[in-house]
Amino acid sequence: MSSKRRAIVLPVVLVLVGLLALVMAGFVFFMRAEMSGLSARRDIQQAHLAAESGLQEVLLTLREARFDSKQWFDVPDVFRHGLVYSEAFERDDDPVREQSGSREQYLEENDLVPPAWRFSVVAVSFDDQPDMMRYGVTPEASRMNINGATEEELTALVEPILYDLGLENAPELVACMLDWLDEDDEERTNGAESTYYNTLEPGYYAKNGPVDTLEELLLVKGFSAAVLYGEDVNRNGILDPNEDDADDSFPYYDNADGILDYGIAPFLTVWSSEPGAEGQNVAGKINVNTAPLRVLQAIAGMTPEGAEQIVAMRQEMDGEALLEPQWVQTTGVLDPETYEAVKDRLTVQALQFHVEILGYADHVRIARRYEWVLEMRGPIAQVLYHRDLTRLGFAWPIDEDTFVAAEQ
Ligand SMILES: [Ca+2]
Ligand SMILES: [Ca+2]
Ligand SMILES: [Ca+2]
Ligand SMILES: [Ca+2]
Repeated sequence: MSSKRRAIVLPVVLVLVGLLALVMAGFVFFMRAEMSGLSARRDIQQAHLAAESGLQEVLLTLREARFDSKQWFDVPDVFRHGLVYSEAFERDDDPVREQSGSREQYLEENDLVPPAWRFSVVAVSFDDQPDMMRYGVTPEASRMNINGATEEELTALVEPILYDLGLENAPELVACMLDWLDEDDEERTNGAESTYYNTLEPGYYAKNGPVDTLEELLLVKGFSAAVLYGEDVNRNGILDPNEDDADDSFPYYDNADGILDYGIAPFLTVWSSEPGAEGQNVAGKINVNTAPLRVLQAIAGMTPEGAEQIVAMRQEMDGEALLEPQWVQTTGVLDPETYEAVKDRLTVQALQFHVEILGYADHVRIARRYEWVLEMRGPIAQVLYHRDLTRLGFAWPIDEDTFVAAEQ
């Protein structure tokens, strides 16, 4: 080989080696991305399964003690940081439970925490201190059934909520909602029926009957996400900083008054029903042991003081004593006339449950958030509704006992 040709071969080989190295680097980069994508997908799936495990824990509890609200309404011992699986410890020696129940502290004190998957069953705590939460499930009968309540009850519940949100047209919004629900096509004052909805692009008809979901109300004239969810856009019952800074950040309509103003959705349901005397289902009785104050106060014939005393008294009583709705009379919180007026609207039964569960881990920052509506038919649970809420954010301050957004 002449020295001239050799001089050409070397650079060619070098260029080839360089190109090969580039291809290899590209391949390695691609494989790494693929692997981390895979492990992220695996983690997401694990978080999902952790939440599903939480659902099984809920079902177990409901099968055993469906009517005893003390077993499932607010039970942090069972429903907070529930351990699904860890390579390093069992449920009985879970360091988070052993060390004063603070997961935050446990994570801070240990640089390398072993893989551990957990769930929390979370719920809004309406009548507690502001910005508190609950670990448990909620009977749908805690809420007012929009398809089962009277127009007077719906007005008594919804109008004050809308005024609190600063909506001056609250009566008009209520009129439109009632027109949407009532059978006829006659507009009440400031209401809206199909003649109005037909003029929209695209046009549609008023429902003129029971709604299937609360979100359906977004079709009602004047209704928006603000009406349904109020300032609580991440739906955790807690005033988050962005929910109290007016138009600095989404939501842009909050009034920055330091108080969480709810929308109407947390107080309404389409799911509650129980078997009546004649065998057919009765929609919309209200669970006197779990309904928030606002809902109790809206029951036709209820007095404001009576509702307040029910809320105060039921916290003092044990689960056994709450199993008959007559307790509101026998303990004297309602006088006989008030009791007579409201007794047909009250129940202690709980058949449909709203369940919200977070699935997450100690060792990776991945979490999923889901909601279910379950109906318990004896020991059998039927899922009526299921939704992935992960896009609303993790939201719940599960690593703190209390959470005061104003101090953030
Ligand atoms: Ca109508
Ligand atoms: Ca919130
Ligand atoms: Ca805001
Ligand atoms: Ca507010």
